[in-house]
Amino acid sequence: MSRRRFLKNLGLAGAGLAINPLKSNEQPSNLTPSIKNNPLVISTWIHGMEANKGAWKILSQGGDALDAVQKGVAVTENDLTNRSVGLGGRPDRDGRVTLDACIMNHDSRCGSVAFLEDIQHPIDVARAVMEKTPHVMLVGEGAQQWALENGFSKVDYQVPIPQVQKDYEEWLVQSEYKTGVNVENHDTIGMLALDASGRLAGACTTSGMAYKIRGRVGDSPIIGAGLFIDGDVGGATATGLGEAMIRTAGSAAVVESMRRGASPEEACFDIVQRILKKHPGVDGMQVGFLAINKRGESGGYSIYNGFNYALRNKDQNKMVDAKHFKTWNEK
Ligand code: SD4
Repeated sequence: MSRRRFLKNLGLAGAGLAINPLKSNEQPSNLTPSIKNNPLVISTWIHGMEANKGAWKILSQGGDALDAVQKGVAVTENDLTNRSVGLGGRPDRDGRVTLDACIMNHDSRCGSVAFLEDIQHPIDVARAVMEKTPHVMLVGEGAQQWALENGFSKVDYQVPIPQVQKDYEEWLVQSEYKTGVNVENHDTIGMLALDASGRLAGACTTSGMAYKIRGRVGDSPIIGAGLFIDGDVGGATATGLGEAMIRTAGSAAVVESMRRGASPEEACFDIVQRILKKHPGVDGMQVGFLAINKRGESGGYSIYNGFNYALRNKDQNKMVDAKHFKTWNEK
């Protein structure tokens, strides 16, 4: 496909956007060790630095990408000071903390849990669902029951934790319901890794939107929305207003753009642009995507400034600011 036709398909022709020349499509092959950039791990937001550290312990010793992303995001789930991931997260409108998570490997195997309560590591349950059941997704009471029957236990501390309970009680006074993920209210972790043998994997875990309607599930546990991996191509994950990712099958769309030749950044740009066009209601809301391809190239794009991600490989361990369409004061 010519570059011009490709840009036209992406809706970029004539937009005057500075994007990198496209790389030619490679023939799909299931296991192509990347040329120079692996192992590599990237993950959303500043807490991604600690999470990447957990993943790097595995990747740097030649370990598997799937183990790396599971252990990596578990670091963030363990951090009870995080208000958007794990049991330190903010509750729904009824005062219950409900967790969503999913995991996916190089060969398109995946597992997911949603609306799960009182279990410290939803990502571990997601992996167990993938490996021990013929299904992909378990939710709510059934997910908890299955987890308890399969070696997981409920935590022995009070959830919401006291500080979060206090904030919730203050919120109850006004009970202002904002279905928002804005600058003050986001930090789901999505992680993508490429290991030394060229295998890709991803994981995503969150407590979701603060003070959501009880039962609301966002994009994070939904394969294709909050996370998607195709070992022949690459992977993508998302953070921000989950409804926008679900409506566009956002992470799957990013991977499909890369399959057609887009770089990770171009593919993220494309989906964020599509979301802006189709969902004017996302104005004032943050949406950010991260992507990686099988050559170990990575990139991200968001609606607003402020979205950043942690990147770690053998040469670098740093935060990267994603490019964005708008700045917050332009809302
Ligand atoms: C959700 N996407 O539940 C999640 C929230 C989020 O950073 O990403 N916050 O919609």
